Amino acid sequence: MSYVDEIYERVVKQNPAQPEFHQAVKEVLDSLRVVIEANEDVYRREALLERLTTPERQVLFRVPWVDDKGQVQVNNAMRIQFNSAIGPYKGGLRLHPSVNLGIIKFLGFEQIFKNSLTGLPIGGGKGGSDFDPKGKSDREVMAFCQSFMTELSKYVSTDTDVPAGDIGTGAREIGYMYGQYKRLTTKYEGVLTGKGLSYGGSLARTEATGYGLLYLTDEMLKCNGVDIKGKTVAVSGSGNVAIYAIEKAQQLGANPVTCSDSTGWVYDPEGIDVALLKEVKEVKRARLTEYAAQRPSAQYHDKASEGTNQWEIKVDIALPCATQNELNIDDAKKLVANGVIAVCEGANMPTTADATEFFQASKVLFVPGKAANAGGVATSALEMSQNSERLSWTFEEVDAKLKDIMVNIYHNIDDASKKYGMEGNYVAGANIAGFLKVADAMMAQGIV
Ligand code: NDP
Ligand code: 2IT
Repeated sequence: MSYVDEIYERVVKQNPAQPEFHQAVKEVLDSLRVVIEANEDVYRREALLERLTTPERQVLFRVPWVDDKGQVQVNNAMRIQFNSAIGPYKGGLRLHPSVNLGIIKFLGFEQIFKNSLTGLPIGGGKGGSDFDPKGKSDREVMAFCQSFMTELSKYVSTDTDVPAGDIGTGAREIGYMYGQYKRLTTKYEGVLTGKGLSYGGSLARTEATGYGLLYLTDEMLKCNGVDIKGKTVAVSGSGNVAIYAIEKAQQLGANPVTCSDSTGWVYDPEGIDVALLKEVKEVKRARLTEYAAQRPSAQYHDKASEGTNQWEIKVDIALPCATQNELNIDDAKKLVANGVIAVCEGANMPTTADATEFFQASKVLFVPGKAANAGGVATSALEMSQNSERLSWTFEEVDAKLKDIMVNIYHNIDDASKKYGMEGNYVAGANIAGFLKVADAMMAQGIV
């Protein structure tokens, strides 16, 4: 059996009931075959793939906190410190009731290659909890975040592990966590990114993932002879990534016509009103029904009663920006039948494996999340740099660096796909380019 197949079997056996982790490992290993086979003897002797697919450290802990009724609540939490070959662990914290070990391990594993692709010195990690911030008072969210950080603070620091936001973790949660870290350690240091601008955050970090997604999409389309101007775009999600993807798409002259949340989706043929969307989601923390109520051109669709989603709308570009496996083979068939040109992932692994293959077989330009959404973590690394030198850069400076990074990522994955004989396969290009740097650093550092 090939080394790649052996390792995949080993991962499935050693990590039972973690389907998302298996899926992420399979996608990466499958596209690394040509590289692994060329170096199989050395990699096998060094157990490189065994080490790459096994987290360096996994911290599992409970988070007790008191709700507004005086009842003690207990959540499960974790931080997976996956790989520090090229820098301190870096990656977000997800707060969502669906969080479990397999999901955080898939996210941590993806983060290794994504962070490598940014070209910046950051290793891969991810964390989170099954705590649901939705419907909680600010005091309850603070109580959770303080208790969470009381335990997490033992395992993180500016040079060890630097967490950030992800689903359910935005500026409010990062603020509460940062305050507690400072109180516990007496250190005013950049241990978290995505901080508020008044206490060490970077300009453009809020916008970075969505803007970065569009910078890469624009560059990829240009290099394939397509102008983004005038193209219609379907976006899913209505959180941090989706909002700023929609904003930048409009700035580039495209027309984003959909967004969604966990209960429904909106079709707004005149184009999403970003100011209204920000008001509904960032300020009021309300549902998309509120957006539709205030926007005459918008049609609201309830997911549960209709069984529909935004992928049935005829568009040129699809940008899934909500969560994993939200775009399946039936959705992919609809998008292709409607003539989609490009699919670029704003979320982490939003496209199922069979849908990804279908897009590639249908000659749709497909860029995986580890390349397309790397602008968020890249700008987090720029926030770390600013914190280290105790300076803040202007919005324009950070945005220009972000754009450069995204353009470079596109060319790196495109070059890698060509070099290994898989031109246009950006999944293989991203996995190979991300892997080579990490593998090289792991080999150089010996058996650790
Ligand atoms: P937010 O919490 O800001 O927004 C998430 C959005 O996705 C919301 O609209 C939410 O709807 C929807 N959503 C979340 N979970 C589900 C679900 N299980 N089913 C249906 N809808 C869901 O998160 P972000 O925008 O930060 O993250 C979105 C994606 O982008 C994630 O995959 C994340 O890992 C990835 N990402 C984020 C980065 C960042 O910098 N924030 C960087 C790179 C990737 P509702 O509010 O109803 O739950
Ligand atoms: O998935 C991701 O890359 C993020 N949630 C951002 C991580 C970070 O450290 O900014």
